[in-house]
Amino acid sequence: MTQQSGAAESGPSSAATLDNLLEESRTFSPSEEFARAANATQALYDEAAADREAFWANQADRLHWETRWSQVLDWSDAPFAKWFVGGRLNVAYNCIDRHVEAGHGEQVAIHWEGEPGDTRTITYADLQREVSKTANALISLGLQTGDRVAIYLPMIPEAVFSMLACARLGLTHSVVFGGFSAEALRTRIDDAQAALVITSDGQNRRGKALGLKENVDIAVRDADSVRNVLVVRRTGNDVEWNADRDVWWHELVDTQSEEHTPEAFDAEHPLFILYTSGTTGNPKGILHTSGGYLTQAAYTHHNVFDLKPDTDVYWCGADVGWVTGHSYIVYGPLANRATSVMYEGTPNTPHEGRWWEIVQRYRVSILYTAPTTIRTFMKWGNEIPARYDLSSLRVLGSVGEPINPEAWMWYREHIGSSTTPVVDTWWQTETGGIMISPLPGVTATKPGSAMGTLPGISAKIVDENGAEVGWGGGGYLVLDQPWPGMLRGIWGDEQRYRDTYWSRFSSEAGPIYFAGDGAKYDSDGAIWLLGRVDDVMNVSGHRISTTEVESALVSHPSVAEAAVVGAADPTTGQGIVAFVILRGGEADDGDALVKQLRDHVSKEIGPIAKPRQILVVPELPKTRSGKIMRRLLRDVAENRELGDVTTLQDSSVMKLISSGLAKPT
Ligand code: 6R9
Repeated sequence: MTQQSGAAESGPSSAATLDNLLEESRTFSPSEEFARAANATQALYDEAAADREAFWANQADRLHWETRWSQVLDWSDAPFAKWFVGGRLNVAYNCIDRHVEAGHGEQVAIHWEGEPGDTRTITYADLQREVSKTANALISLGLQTGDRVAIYLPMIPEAVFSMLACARLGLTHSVVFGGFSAEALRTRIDDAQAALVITSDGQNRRGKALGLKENVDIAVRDADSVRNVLVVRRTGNDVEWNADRDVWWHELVDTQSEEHTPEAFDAEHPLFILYTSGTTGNPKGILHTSGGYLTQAAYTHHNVFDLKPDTDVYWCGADVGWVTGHSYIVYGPLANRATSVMYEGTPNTPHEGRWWEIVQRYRVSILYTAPTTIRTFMKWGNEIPARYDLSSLRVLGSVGEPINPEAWMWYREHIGSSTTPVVDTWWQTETGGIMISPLPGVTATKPGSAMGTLPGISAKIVDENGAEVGWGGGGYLVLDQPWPGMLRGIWGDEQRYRDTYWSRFSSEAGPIYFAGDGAKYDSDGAIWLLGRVDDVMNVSGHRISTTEVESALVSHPSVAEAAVVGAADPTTGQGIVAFVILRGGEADDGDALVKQLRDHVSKEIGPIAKPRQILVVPELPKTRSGKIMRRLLRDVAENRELGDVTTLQDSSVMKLISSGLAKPT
């Protein structure tokens, strides 16, 4: 496979590898028609392989630089990188103004759809006006370059306006999920010492107007850093008002001038902080800067999604509160002058076809979502998407968790009319942009594999000692070369940055970034992600990935979704405990089905992977970004009191699961 810059030599796998349990032999080559018109070509890989820095310099030319850089990369203070040294640019200008100046002011930037059915069409010229007004409002509140702004909003256009207004003024935003608690918000406000919080009176979720500002009221009580709270009216909920501190968006922003001239900032000016949970302690404030981050967001968005700005309608179903929303709802698509869809609500409000109705209405051509959402759609049944015209779709993307082959196939078949390329994209909050993914039109894909590193990116799979494993082998995923979108540190904690990411492995050639994910090469050198390293179980000395057992379970016709954890076991070290949701309409027929499922896993993977226990549950605990919180399931499996549930999308799920455990198998 020529497109894999990070691929290892073919050879025997090292001793300490993950067991290579699943075999996937289906391959989907790009159609000639797609390949002919694709943005990406094999030449991109060749160019990057020939000279990585020159390659990234070319990618940076996608942007408008007020001052050109003098050096592409300064890695002399590794692991602290500087990209495009000396370059100056304005991120918001790159996402808005330059498109208006080039005559695209009337092009739609965002087709926004609210959960109750209200809509807003925002052109690039509108965006310029709205962001300018917001920027002027932030100036009027006394904010200055370098100040931090916490954004705690639902998926409404003001969230985008706020982020871009910060970018325009050189303020550093910290977006906090609308689903997070007051306590989680407070921790993040304190850590970043935010001077302003932008929120709304409420948020629409599943047909209800839930409160939001009340969380802010609790969070900012005695928070010394916060001077003001700017409040968007969205739901009309009653809110408490502190006249010294609170300001209505429609009173302050709507009365501002529609003109604002952006100034250029250093390429390394902090653009945002985004908190992500660590295995221990407080969440980590991942810091991203401007020039390199935007370069990678724009480059990956253009090539991985094959975006054609004049004809495509692009929809990323994530929330702006996680990194996918930052890079692939806001910065990447807008830098590339995309026309996007943005949807406020949940996929089953008011009915389970809501997403497909939106695809049909706006003729969405590129869709990007998470495996958990795909599996939810599978559970609801094939007949739902079948009712809608999805023929506009031409590229489908997946992100956030390993996608099991079953879900990958379903996505392609039932959403992509068995023709669209599916791109499984691996990356992290820390990487800023996509790192491992097929390129549509170039890469032949295998269901469930993220295939290979993108041009310009270098990754390796290594064993316990940091030695690279061969094809067919598995181990830890590492990144052995710096990349433009990489995090520049953990806000306020240099040591934690070094310890968390750069201390596990090292090499003479330079520092090595440890991603925390397990991965393997198949016999062709394609990369398979196996989930977080702490999601690897050890059963009688065999290392089995939770993902592989989950994939096996989901390949059974009765199972819609599965989560697997390793629970302490006196004899085997760990025992495999599976939580499964059955497909729509299927009743739990008890022991017979559970036995069937255990045998099924045994047949698919091997007797060693046979779950010790299978529990049929109505729901699984997930974060808002769709990641299953296995930590909580482990608590259940090991009969412990539940740990922190504040980051759950719906904390009542745990009650449901615990109450259904009367009859373990
Ligand atoms: C973008 C995002 C990062 C972690 C990452 C990995 C998992 C993301 C994946 C994937 C397998 C993929 N992950 N994409 N695992 N295949 N395509 O999700 O960022 O929220 O920081 O999570 O998500 O475990 O380490 P973030």
